[in-house]
Amino acid sequence: MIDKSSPIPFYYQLESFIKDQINSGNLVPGDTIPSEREYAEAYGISRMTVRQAINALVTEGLLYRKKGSGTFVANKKIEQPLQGLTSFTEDMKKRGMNPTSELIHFEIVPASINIADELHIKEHAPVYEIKRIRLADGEPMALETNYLSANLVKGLTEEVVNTSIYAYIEEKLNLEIAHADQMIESIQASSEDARLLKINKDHPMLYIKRNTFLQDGTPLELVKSHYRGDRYKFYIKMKRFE
Ligand code: 16G
Repeated sequence: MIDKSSPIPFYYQLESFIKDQINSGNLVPGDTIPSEREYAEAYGISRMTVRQAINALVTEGLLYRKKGSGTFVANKKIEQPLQGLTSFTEDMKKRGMNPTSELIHFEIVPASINIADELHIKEHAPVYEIKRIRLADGEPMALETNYLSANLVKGLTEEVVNTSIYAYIEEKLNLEIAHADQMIESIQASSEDARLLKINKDHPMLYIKRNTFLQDGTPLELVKSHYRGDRYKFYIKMKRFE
């Protein structure tokens, strides 16, 4: 497994070996990997070299450390394409996962000046403020806060937001969701994220802000989401020339 005559650094060889074990299913999410000492003794390399390999895999999100109990194989990240204006419910169903939501907050509030500006409505006009934990197969993935004009998205209820907001907008209100602007930033989990998503404070997160519009250009929603950085990666296909 470690070829000492190879010019490839030992840490890199060990890193590739552990990666292969994960990809082939010899190591599965939740498994503990051998300790630094065990790897070092098994392959006749230094603990420093082992640590370097493991650190690289932790940084990549393939392994995670738990204080006092060891190093474990992480769950595979969800690969989310950035093209396509889809809902959480659609995304999870497409993967064969079961989407659920835990409603944290549902209220009609007067729009603040910032929200009014984003939704192109008057300050103090009624908006739904909806906060949900989004779960896939029971695992919390994201904390999402939606703002929608109550005069535009009529009749939204707690029952509806427990399933799919997009399905309600399209199937019940017959509004055409057309395009969105989305911004992604890295942040650290706040105390609220940590408590609701059952992760550690300061855990890596992706902050996603989405402004969605109807076909005629009317702003439909402003969404501020905190996605778990250890469970999500986003990708996009690019063309040099259109
Ligand atoms: C996704 C969208 C969010 C939208 C929600 C509707 C991102 C970053 N956000 O989570 O903007 O409001 O889906 O989901 O993709 P629903 O139809 O399942 O309620």
